Amino acid sequence: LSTNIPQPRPRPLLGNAPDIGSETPLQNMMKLARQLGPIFRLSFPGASVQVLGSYELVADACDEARFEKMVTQALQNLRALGGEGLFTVETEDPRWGKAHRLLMPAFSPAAMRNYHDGMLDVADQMLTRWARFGPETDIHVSDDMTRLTLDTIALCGFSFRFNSFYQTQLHPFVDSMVRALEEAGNRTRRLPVQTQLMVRTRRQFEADTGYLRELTQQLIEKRRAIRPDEAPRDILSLMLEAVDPLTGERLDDTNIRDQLVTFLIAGHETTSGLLSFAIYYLLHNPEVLQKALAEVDRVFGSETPRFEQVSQLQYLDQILRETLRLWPTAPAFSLHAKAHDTLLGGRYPVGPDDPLLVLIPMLHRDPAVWKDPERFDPDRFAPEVRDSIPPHAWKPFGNGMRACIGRAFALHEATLVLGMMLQRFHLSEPEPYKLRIRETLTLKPDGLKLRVRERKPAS
Ligand code: MNH
Repeated sequence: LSTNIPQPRPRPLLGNAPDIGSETPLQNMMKLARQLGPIFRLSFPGASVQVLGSYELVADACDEARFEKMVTQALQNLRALGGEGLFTVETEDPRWGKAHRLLMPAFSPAAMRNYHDGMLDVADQMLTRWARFGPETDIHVSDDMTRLTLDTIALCGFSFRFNSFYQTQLHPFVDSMVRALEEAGNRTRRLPVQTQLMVRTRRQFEADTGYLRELTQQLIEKRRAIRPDEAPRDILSLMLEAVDPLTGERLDDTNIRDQLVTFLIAGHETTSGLLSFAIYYLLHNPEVLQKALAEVDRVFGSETPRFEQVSQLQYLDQILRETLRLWPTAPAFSLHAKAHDTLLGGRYPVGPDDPLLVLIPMLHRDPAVWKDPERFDPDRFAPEVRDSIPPHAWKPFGNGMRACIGRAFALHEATLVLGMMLQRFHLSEPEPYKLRIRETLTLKPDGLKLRVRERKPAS
């Protein structure tokens, strides 16, 4: 291992764990990157990682001929929920290739036509509720966005209604998922023997993960009992019917169940965070908000948005991309070298067992690529200039073949919802808000509140 890589001084037994903490590890790593530079090392009991935070280094590590996704301990801990789903299996595992090939058509931009009405249905529930609340009620942005994205993926994915906007108590499935996700995360900061000793926590985790599997398993069995021509056109139907073009095989029920849980986990917090940050930036950039309103009035008018209209919201798309530049809600991914290799043409030797962590928010602030990087400016992604952004400079959806399969889904949903929100309401803040970021597996603006007043869109 090369010794010229900076590292904060490790403590006995704990290594750099105290430098990262448990509340805001990502933001602490960003601070370290600012102090130590674009590459630094962190060591923990039983693991060491090299953190990459510049365009030059990340672009090199994104070369798929030499580097690939690493299924780290953190991802392995998620297998208790996501099992053998796409997110947590190794690229070499035949189950990855098979599910990837079989599922790609269900997530293509054209396939979004099938999900548009479901997305519209849930968005309308949320916005109708907002209208009934009236202009003097505080809306807790992240809470509502989480209800929205969870209900949307469940409805479009397997025609299940959580009906989160009709209850104060969230569905027990949500509690189990949130608790299990938190525990999976905590386990990466513990030694296995510590977890062994936490009997109650362990029992709760088993109960929660068991319940997630059971409920999804039941959904599959119920669907199998319906005649195919009477089944809804959702992702579940597709998984039950489709065959892998390469092997001619289908997915088995265990695999389908794990994919469903994976979509719920991967598909809701990330999109909800994106929408929440986008609202924050709209509230804090009045000119951007004005331009967005003008576009929404021009494209949607006062009609119910149609599928084709969503891709015409060009400026809203730029707003979402710029939001993901500053706060990519899944803020890091891991890579490793396929064989002994180096980064930057010999400068930093790396072996196949060395995890490389791509710190996306720092990549997205590299002054070598982004002028005035802290400034929110959707014009960076204007069609005339977008092509001059170098490859691998913007990676909120990860890299290469292991990049996010849900990208088109997330962007169609987020564009539609933001568009409908602007179509129906004037947005304002109940009180001045300073951005504070809460970290779970993903990032969210903490405590952001919103007020809405109905408007008549120009038709
Ligand atoms: Mn998503 C992989 C970010 C929305 C399903 N997603 C990834 C990765 C990133 C990511 C980064 C790569 C992780 C890694 O390299 O280890 N995802 C996002 C963001 C959003 C998002 C920022 C929203 C904004 N993702 C969604 C949605 C779904 C989804 C919506 C499903 C409906 N994501 C996945 C799956 C994978 C993934 C599945 C794993 C893909 C694979 O490895 O084949």
